[in-house]
Amino acid sequence: MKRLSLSTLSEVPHTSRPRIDPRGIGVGIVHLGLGAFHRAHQADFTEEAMARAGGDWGICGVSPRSPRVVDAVGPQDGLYSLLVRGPDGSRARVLTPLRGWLVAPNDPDAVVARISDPTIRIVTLTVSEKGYRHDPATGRLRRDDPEVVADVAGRPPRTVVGLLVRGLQRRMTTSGAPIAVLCCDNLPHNGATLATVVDDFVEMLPDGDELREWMKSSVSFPSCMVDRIVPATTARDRDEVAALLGLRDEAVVVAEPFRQWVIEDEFPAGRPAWEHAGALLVSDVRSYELAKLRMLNGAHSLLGYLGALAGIDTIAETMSRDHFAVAAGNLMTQDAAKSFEPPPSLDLAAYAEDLLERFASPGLHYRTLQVASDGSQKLPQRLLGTIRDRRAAGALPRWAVLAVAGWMRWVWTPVTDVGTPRVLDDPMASRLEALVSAVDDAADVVARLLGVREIFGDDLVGDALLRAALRDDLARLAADGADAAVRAIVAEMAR
Ligand code: CS2
Repeated sequence: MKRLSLSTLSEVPHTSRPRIDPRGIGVGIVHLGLGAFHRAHQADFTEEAMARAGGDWGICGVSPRSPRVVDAVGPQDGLYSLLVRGPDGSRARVLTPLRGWLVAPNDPDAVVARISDPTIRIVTLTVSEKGYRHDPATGRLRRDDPEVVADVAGRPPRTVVGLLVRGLQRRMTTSGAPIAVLCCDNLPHNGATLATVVDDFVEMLPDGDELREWMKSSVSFPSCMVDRIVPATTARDRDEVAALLGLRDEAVVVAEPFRQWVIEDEFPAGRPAWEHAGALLVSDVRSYELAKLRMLNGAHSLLGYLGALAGIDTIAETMSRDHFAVAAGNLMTQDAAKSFEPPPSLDLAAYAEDLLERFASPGLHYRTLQVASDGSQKLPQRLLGTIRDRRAAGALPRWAVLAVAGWMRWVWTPVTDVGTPRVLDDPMASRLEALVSAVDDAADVVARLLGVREIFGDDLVGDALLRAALRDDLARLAADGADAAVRAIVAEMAR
């Protein structure tokens, strides 16, 4: 079978054709982190914005580490299909906005040069929580991280923040043209968090003062809330696209139909007309972000850990057992929704209902292990903010506690409840494992893990009521397994 590329594009069936002709689109965006999420989310919005309102907003995608995606899209002239799996079946469409690609470790200077090029007006990022090398509890750059230290010392940059700062530095000394840097990761106040991490890096540079001054006037860091469930692509997805297109596509991405993007409108050098693609441009994204991180991602993490412990492969299968779905719904409505002021006109009960429906969608094979990865980087914004705010209001957020206990059990146990090895995929894995592997008492595990300041800060370990609640849940998860424990907890709480 022939492969998707510019030369075979005319063979793509009409219903799967791109919205725009990729030939002749100029590049206006550098994107750091060319994973599936970016290609299914910001790239989709950007293509639609260009189709409706024009503009040279092609994307130069940068892989910060692995050449895998570039190896797949390069031979396809940047084209790839988005396979949307909804309740009424699947639909594939070829997307075109990717007009350049780089693998950072192969040529860091090319990335720096691209960021400094004045035709680039926006840098976007999806490098996952851990990609910022920050301390999740404080949001500050880990200044003692050896990779950060080496980048600051002046080698060709290898960290994401290093690439970005060196690109901005060169931009300042060449054109000095203003630019927006848009973080699209699930971090709290993601724009402000990235600005802080960048500032911390610049402060470490011996000659950073001028750059800091220039950044104040010429670089914006808007925050945004991104949402689309994008499971990792499988061989089955690629086969399905081949059947729909009549062409092989090695760079397929899969997503649910739903997509949402709420963006703070601070783009000193212009931006695509994303509003024409349904994005919401606002002056302050904070309440949207809290709703999304604490409700969607918080409940996702609850399902990820408890489902993975129970030996369940996907979020949708976990949702098919009622007690897990009830626990996820309760986390959203009884804990998270009470912990923040909702965005104007967002009905949080309806939002929670919609989220449960999206999680349960049987076509989406979102693996529990994918959500259960990198807990040390995800817990603070997904669950600990809810816990802090509810504790400050004198309440004990029962379901957020259960979710954190689920994470603790995942860290503690060497095997799942069905006897398979549990995989701790986390940048802090060895430290966390060393803390609890030889411990056999739940209270001790809770105390040790709550004492990890980078995740839990300094305050939570001293909360006796919280500790007791975590200990009870952790002991139950250990004794009965996640499935029976959650079933019993849901039944008790319904009484
Ligand atoms: C998920 C998110 O993998 C995870 O941790 O919770 O990637 C989630 O699917 C997205 O944030 C949805 O927008």
